[in-house]
Amino acid sequence: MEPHTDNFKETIHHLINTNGSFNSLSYSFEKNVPHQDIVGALKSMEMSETVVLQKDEKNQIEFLDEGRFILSHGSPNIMLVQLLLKSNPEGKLSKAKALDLFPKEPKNIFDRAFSIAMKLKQITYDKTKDEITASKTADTSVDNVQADLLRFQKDPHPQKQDEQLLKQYSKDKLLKESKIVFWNATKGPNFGETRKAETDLTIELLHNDDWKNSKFKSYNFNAKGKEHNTGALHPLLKVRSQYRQMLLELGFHEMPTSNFVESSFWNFDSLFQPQQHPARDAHDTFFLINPKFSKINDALKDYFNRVKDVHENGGYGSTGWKYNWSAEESCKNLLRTHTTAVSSKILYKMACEYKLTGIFKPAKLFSIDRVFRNESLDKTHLAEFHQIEGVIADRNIGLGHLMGVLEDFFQRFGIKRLRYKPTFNPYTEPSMEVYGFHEKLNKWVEIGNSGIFRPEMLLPMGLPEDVQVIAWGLSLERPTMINYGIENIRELFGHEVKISDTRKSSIYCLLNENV
Ligand code: FB9
Repeated sequence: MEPHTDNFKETIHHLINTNGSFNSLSYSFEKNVPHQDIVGALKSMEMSETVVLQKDEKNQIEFLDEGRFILSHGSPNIMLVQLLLKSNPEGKLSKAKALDLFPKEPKNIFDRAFSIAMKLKQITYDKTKDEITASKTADTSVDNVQADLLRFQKDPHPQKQDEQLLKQYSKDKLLKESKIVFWNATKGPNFGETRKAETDLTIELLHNDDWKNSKFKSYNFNAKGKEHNTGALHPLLKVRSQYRQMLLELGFHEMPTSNFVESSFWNFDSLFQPQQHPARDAHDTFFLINPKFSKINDALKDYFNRVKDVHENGGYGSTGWKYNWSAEESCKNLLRTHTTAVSSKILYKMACEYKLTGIFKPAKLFSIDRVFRNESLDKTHLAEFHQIEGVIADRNIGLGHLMGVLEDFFQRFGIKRLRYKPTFNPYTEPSMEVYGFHEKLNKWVEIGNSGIFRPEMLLPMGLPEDVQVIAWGLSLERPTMINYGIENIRELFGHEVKISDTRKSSIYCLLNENV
């Protein structure tokens, strides 16, 4: 405890002795000592129950740069007029000259002086000659603003009748009002107790029975625990772990998503997304310069050609996209734009498994990881986000199953009512945008996208004809921003995130209790 705190304690003790009570704010104001130091001393006296504290609060005025300027120099507009009048009898100066002669701090104080004086018709300005002239009628004898501020400075606790003025002056950024908490101290049970209260029952106190006539500090059960600088999960990862936990409990298996770099083949072509699709140009996708291309390994040759064929000529009941498919284009490396690229790889592996074993094992798969899109940035979009994707491959499933799975999935996150809007994805038909009524936001929000993977995607892989694959996707960022009430995604992800917030962020509790 700093030495001056002890002196404060003696002073406080003495003043309570003489006056019966002690007010932290009036003392700090009278003695011009930092209020915080007083509070520090009072808090420790409260701890040793020397005093009892009553909390109170008051509005107080804090002067801002321009307010402090006016307190010391007077209103800038008056200063400008006086400068003009002092410089020559006509009270005329070029604006540049006046600016040069005017104080430089705080920033833009000359502009303020000029605009206020113009508004109050205390000066006129001849733009052509860039000349300012003090108007004959300008009365600079009285500086009401400075008078008011000086009055407030004397008593920084505003009276009722000053409310309007204070509103005006805070609007003019001369000052700002803030609430100050202060304390009234009166005698506590240990007031006058000179013996220092023991904090621990030490062996010495036990040895010579001193503990019998010692005063012990009472436990402060409201004391905040020591802040342990432990690691903390980033809010996004807290949400990710909830979604992951939920999907694992629903019997889904996680797909390996650790590689951000993908070939155009798996990210687009295997998904039957045509090579001239707008999403495939550099405006939407981050293509790699080095290594620019991936090599096609022989094992993939047949499948590669089947993909070429379905793009060019269709088959499996499809017309195909009828264009010349470029093998080189499909080998361009990129940062994956969706984790659906991973789903495609896993589905192909299942097809190879089926080809080998003749047995098709249904699967429930999910992925949650980063995807990259070269999109225009705004407060809810960065060039990357975390995609959550669910995939179910089985026989005799369809749109109804997809809707059922979506109902079951989202109601576990508190979304009980869903709506579906038909949409188009190159790799699913039918496709639906999913909307959910968000109780917390009390409105319908778009909560994802979904569809049934096209045969032009699945059959070239070699999956059985009677196997359907339903899938859906959403982002991690949206539910996280909604849950933590974050407006701007830069507060959630990226260099502007305050690590301290991460540490303090609450657990993510979206789970619908009655699941
Ligand atoms: O996450 C989104 N919204 C959302 C999700 C959850 C939520 O709260 C939780 C339930 C409690 C609140 C909102 N969206 C998807 C909808 C919008 O935010 C959308 O504007 C932005 N979308 C991203 C893409 O933006 C370009 C979110 C992202 C998205 C969109 C589509 C997919 C994945 C992520 C997909 C897919 C898909 C489709 C078919 C087959 C396989 C995958």
